[in-house]
Formats: sequence, C-alpha cells, structure tokens
Amino acid sequence: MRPQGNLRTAAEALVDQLVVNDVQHVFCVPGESYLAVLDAFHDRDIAVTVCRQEGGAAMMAEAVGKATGRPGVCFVTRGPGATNASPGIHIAQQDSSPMILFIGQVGRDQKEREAFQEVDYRAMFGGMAKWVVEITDPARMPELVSRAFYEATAGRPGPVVVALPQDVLVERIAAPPAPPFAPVDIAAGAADLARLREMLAGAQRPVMLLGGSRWTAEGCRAIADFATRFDLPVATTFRRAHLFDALHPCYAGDLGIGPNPKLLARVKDADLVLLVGGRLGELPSQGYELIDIPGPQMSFVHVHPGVQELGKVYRPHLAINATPAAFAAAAAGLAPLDRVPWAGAAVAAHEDYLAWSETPTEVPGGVNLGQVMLWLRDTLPADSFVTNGAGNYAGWIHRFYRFRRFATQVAPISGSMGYAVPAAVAMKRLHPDRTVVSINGDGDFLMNGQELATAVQYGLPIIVLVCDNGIYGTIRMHQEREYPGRVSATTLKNPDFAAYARAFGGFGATVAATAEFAPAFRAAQESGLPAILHLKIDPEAITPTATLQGIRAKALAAQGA
Ligand SMILES: Cc1ncc(C[n+]2csc(CCOP(=O)(O)OP(=O)(O)O)c2C)c(N)n1
Ligand SMILES: [Mg+2]
Repeated sequence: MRPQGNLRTAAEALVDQLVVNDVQHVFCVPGESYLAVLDAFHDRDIAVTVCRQEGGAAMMAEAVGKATGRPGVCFVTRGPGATNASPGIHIAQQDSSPMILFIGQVGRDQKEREAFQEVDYRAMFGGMAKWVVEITDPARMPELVSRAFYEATAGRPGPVVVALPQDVLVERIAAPPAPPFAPVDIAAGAADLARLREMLAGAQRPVMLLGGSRWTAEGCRAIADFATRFDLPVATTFRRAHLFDALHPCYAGDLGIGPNPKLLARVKDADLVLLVGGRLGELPSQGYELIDIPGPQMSFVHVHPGVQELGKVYRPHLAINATPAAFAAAAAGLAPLDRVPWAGAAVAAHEDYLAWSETPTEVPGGVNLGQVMLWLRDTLPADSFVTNGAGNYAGWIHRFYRFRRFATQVAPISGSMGYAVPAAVAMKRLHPDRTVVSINGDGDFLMNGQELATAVQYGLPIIVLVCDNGIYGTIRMHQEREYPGRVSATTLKNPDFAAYARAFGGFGATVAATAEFAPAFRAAQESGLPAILHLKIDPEAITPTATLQGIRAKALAAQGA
C-alpha cells in the first residue's frame, strides 16, 4: 500500500512496531484477512518465513521465543489458520515461552454474524494465552502491539494472541510508533539471599534443580559459579538440560522421563531443594510423587519470575520472586560457607551421572540410538542445536546426549509431537552458521514433516533423523503395560523417508545399522541440503532398558497373579 501524506495504515504501523521492537523474523501462512500486513512486509527489513501449515509456523515462532527470550512472532489467517496454529500457543504456555500470534479477523462490520471463518479468539484462547486482544481502534495499534510484547515477556512468559479485523488494518492513522520494549528483569532481594545462605548453612544434603525460562548464557554461567562455590549437586528438569554444562563437575543429571534412579534417590533424600526457574510439573516431579504437595517434606526454596507460581503447587519455605538470570547473578556473589557438611556430594552425583550416560545399553535391532547419541555428542560442535518432539526415541537423547551450551536444547516441555522439524527450521533461519539436528519419531515426524519444504525453500541444511520403529511407540508401551497383548491403533505403515526427502529437493539416506550412521551423517552435511536420515529401529527397542515383549510379559504375569 502506497503512503498517503505522512499517514500510515494500521498494518504499516503494526509492522513498524515490530521493527521498533527489534523483531528480525516472522513466520506465517498467508491469508486474505491480513493482506495489508503482508503488503507492509514488502518494504521492511524483517525476514518473513512462509510455511506450509500454521502448526509449523506457530511452533517456529515459539521456538524463537524459547531460544532467544524475546517474543517469537507468527501471523495466520482467521478460523482455520488460527485453529491450526493452536499447538504453538499451547506449547508457549506450558514451556513459558514468549510468543505473539497475530490473527487476521473478519471486518468489524461483519462481526457477530458468524461471518466467513469468524471466531471469538478470547473464548478460544482464553484458557491458554496470557492475553488475548482484538484491536478495534486502528489508532491504538502501536499502543496495543507494544503491550503485547510486555505481556508475552512479563514475569512468567507465555503466548499472546492479537486479532486484527481486516478493515482496521487498512485504515490510516497518525499515531507515532510506541517506544521500543525491553523485558522487565526482577531481581532477588538482599533479605531473600541472606535467608537462602542461612538455610544452606543449616542443610546437610541440598540439591539445586534448574528449569523454566528467562535464563541467559550469562545467568547459566553465574549459576554454575554459585554451584561450584557451594559444592551443590545440580540437576536440570525435563527438557532444560542446556541450562547446565553436562560435563561440569556439579552436574547430577536430567530429572525428566526415565531419570537415573540414583538421581531420584538423591533428590528424595535431600533436606533442602532449591528449585530455580522451573515449576516442577508432572514429568520432572515423577507424577507429583517426588515432593509432597502442598507441604514439601524437605526445606524447599523456589525461585520463579512469575509471582503467581510461588505457592501454587508446592508451599515454599522461602519464595523468591526473581528472573532466574538475575537470581543467578546475585547468588554467584554470595559469600561461601566456611564448611559444607555435604562436601564431595556434587562430585559423587556427577560420577553417578557420568556412569549413567557413558555407555549405551544393548538393544535389539541393527541401529542402537544410544550409540548414535554418543557419536553426535562426540562429533557435533558444542553450540549445535538439537531439537525433538515427543516419543520414546527422545529417551535416548535425554540419557546419552550431553548438552554443553545455553539454549541448544529446543524441545517441548508440553510433550507436543511434530515439534522437531519446525524448531529446527527456526533455529537454522536464526543461525545459518550453526549445526541443527532435528530428532523425530516416525509418528512424530509426519505431524509437521511438510516443513521440510520450508527448509528447502530457504536453503536451510538441517539434518533430520527419523527414528522409524513402525509404531506410536510411547502409546504402544503404555498399551502393553495396561492392556498387554491387545495392540490397538498404535501400528504405522510408513513411507520411505529418504525418498520423501529427495522428493522435496533434499538429501535422503537410509540407516539400517549403527555403523552406517556416521557416513550417512557426513554425506548429509556434505550435500549442503536439508537432509533426512531414515533410521530403521527395532520396535522391540522401546526404551534403553526395556523391550515390548518384556513389558507385556511382566504385565501378563501381574494380571495372572
Ligand atoms: C500432538 C500429539 N498427539 C499425540 C500425542 C500422544 N503421544 C505421545 S508420544 C506418542 C507416540 C510417538 O510415536 P513416535 O513419534 O513414532 O515415537 P516413538 O514413541 O515410537 O519413539 C503419541 C501418539 C502427543 N504427545 N502429541
Ligand atoms: Mg515410532
């Protein structure tokens, strides 16, 4: 749309506000409902990634929010576009990632008639988004878009939804841009820190657990300093392994699905748990069994940027409302204790972690995912991104891959399938110079595998592993536990995933034996193309330590008993 005098359209004002707020990437699927915004992108310095399905676009935006701490931005059309985008909103909620979803909406003059693709977004997203707004006054575009950035990042970050009536977007306004936004930091108070030090001084067996969002690379360095000075064993919670260097002598392991029993025992036996940033939800808390609700059995210190999270599930003995990065900086400055009764505990916990993750277990079949993870951890540069979705294959990542750098694990706490390809596309778009490996199950991959076309379109050589065991493995595992021998709706007949990659203009190879993995990975890298490595996994290799047959036999025996 050509400018008229010095008036901008509301759509132009919107895009200008994104520029003011330093947005460099947006992810979208186009729609006629927001043509004026697409037109405004035409002349502005923002990289637009056009995707194949709104679920993929929304997950890309969420992944940007997760990895950068600044809102990831997604544009979709009304009705079907918005409903397709909903998984991204749910992930942003559960993963506490800042994200803004802009949705084209029917014109104001058509509202409340159930016009074509009309949806009430407040009702639809009310329970998932932090804030939902429909901008009905074009002049308020700068103000409300600015607020969306604050809402998405304030306290505990999350998704914001902004509906844009079509006729609002084309109106011309005189309102100037709002000033640039900056996320609001929350520092821990001196009294809280003094109390924390006192509690540590009285402890015998403390552990620190890390999770959540609002971390920075500096914050991670500071928390490592704090752990070193106080000799604290440190565990990361489900899918936040990148918050602490796996080879740091205080690292005790990953507290998620299928954790090291020795780590679980250590947390259960702790007399002080310091939880920084996370919520200790259902998965890291092992089904809410690890720590008593509402009154924890041990001294419990909870540090969280969202004041509403403190005391929501676990009543803390000390609640500290702070962003993890700010807390870490302050904690690193605490004077060390003269004597720590738990001296040596961190080193012992780290030895347990190394022993647990060092050597892959034996599994049935030609490809051992444990060996694959070992090769990746020994070969990939430390700043490589590893993305995944949901499925039992992820258990090998959590146990055997070693994250060394902040924000390199990009995976949903919400357990959403279909995440690994969009997240990889987003990371490669942001960081073309870094290696991006996307790890998927066979069920998982085909939920958003079509975004491989987006990788091809933008020349993004991501390397996608598809772990093909011919089943929705996680559900089959639960099925064998609960209904042994009664296989129902969990079997898959799969395509040739290597040929799928080639059909998209990418590189494809099939890996039927562990020894074939390294050469296939090298060939994928050398191709310079987005690549799929189709890994043939034996369905019996359902976890690093269990087979389907074994689970079935155990369940049948229990039924017979
Ligand atoms: C979007 C979505 N749908 C369904 C589920 C339930 N679910 C969790 S894991 C899983 C199976 C994953 O299968 P696959 O990707 O093949 O991995 P595998 O477990 O076989 O390694 C399903 C269906 C989910 N988590 N997310
Ligand atoms: Mg599978």
